[in-house]
Amino acid sequence: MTRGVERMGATVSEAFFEPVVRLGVTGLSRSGKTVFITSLVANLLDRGRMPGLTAAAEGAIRTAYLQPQPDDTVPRFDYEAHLAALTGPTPRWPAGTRSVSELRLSLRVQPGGLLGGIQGPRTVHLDIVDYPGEWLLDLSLLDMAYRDWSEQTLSRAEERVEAKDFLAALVAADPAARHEEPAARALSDAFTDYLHRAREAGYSDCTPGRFLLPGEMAGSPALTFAPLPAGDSARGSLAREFERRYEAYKREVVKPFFREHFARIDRQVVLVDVLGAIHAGPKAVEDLRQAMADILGAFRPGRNRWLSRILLGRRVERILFAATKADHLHHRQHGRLTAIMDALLADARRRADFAGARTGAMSIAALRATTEDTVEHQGRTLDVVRGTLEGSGRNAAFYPGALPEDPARLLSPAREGAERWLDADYEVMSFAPAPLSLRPGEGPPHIRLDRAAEFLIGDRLR
Ligand SMILES: Nc1nc2c(ncn2[C@@H]2O[C@H](COP(=O)(O)OP(=O)(O)O)[C@@H](O)[C@H]2O)c(=O)[nH]1
Ligand SMILES: [Mg+2]
Repeated sequence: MTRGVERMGATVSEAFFEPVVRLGVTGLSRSGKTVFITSLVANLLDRGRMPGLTAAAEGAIRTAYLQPQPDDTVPRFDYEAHLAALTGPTPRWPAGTRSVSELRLSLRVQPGGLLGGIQGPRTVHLDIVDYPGEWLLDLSLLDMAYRDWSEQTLSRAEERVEAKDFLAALVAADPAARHEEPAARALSDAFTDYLHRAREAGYSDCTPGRFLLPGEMAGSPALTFAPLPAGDSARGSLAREFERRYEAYKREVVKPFFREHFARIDRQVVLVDVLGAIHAGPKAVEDLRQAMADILGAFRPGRNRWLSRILLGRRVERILFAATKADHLHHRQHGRLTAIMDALLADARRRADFAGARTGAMSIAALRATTEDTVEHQGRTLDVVRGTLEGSGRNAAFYPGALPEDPARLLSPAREGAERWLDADYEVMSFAPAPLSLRPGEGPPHIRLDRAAEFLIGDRLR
């Protein structure tokens, strides 16, 4: 009740005084969230490379500046450190981040036209919230009892070679035996280890999400359990204790995240490393497709009763799906990348569209690390990208392979469980960010970051 009143108070004052847009940025680990936010903020502060953002192109955004964020207990997104890494004399990718963080960028906006003259300038606060996509996958746990979750997780594990050691440890364990912490921990460690390996192998669905990104909760009982085969679970048994911890995980980890962060988001960008999954192979692509459907489920009103109650009818108004790292491809292939992502999300998007959220799909590079070139190779003309290789520091031309025009050429074998791509090989390279010499008023180079911003927040800046 109190929450409802507080929220109403906030909404009323925001509507009359300074509007706040909460932009959620999510995606699975390594999908590019940190780079996206850093480059977006830099390009909103210096808008020379943002012609696709109407309010920037028309000069409606007068100034932009960083402000203290409104939430005192959420870590601040370390914009300055990330920007320094990306734009220093020897540019590097920022270090990985593992939990939620937030940053407030305020924009002074003076709309043009008739209304502008009457209204005068106003301030729009953009609260950017960075959170792991892995945490969204946990929503499905709320509907599942320990027994169901175990069954699903174990059947998935049996399909993956990465689970070999964990499954062996499971055979050796006795769920009905008295719970002893060392045995519980060993099993949970083996399970966590499996999740990490599966993630590294390119699998997306590796719940519980917090096992991969535990943050300050590492080692706590709510993160020390594993799925067990169905069977007796007498009081005091390992099975009973794991079930209790699973419920604690839902209550103490999953629900607070949805209540405190997810429920307050207005606009959402979901970053997807489509190229990375294609490179990892058909199984990774199929897994990504399923994970995306689950992730999108969180944005579907009515998907979960508990969540619907928390949301109080609020919903995310716009969701952008962005295939990241498009600078690995020559722009002639960007359309194909977008088509693949579109197809990957087709089922899930249809349902979300139905629920009234506006969705869009794009291929972007938050930070362009390459330039384009055309080279002759064995009598063929190839559209390549050129960049500095990470590690060796060598400059190299790179041809990732030709993406098919018809997405089904990738998605069908993926659905059918193919082991590898038949017609082609898809490579990815690790390019280091290029050294920059920015002119005043220019942010870091990108691909379609301005169009992404227009889709996400453009209407709120007019
Ligand atoms: N070439 C290129 N690589 C990118 C881009 N964005 C992210 N990456 C790569 O993806 C990695 C993970 O990005 P990061 O933003 O840390 O992902 P996060 O885990 O989702 O926050 C980076 O270290 C880069 O190697 C991009 O725009 N272009
Ligand atoms: Mg990050």
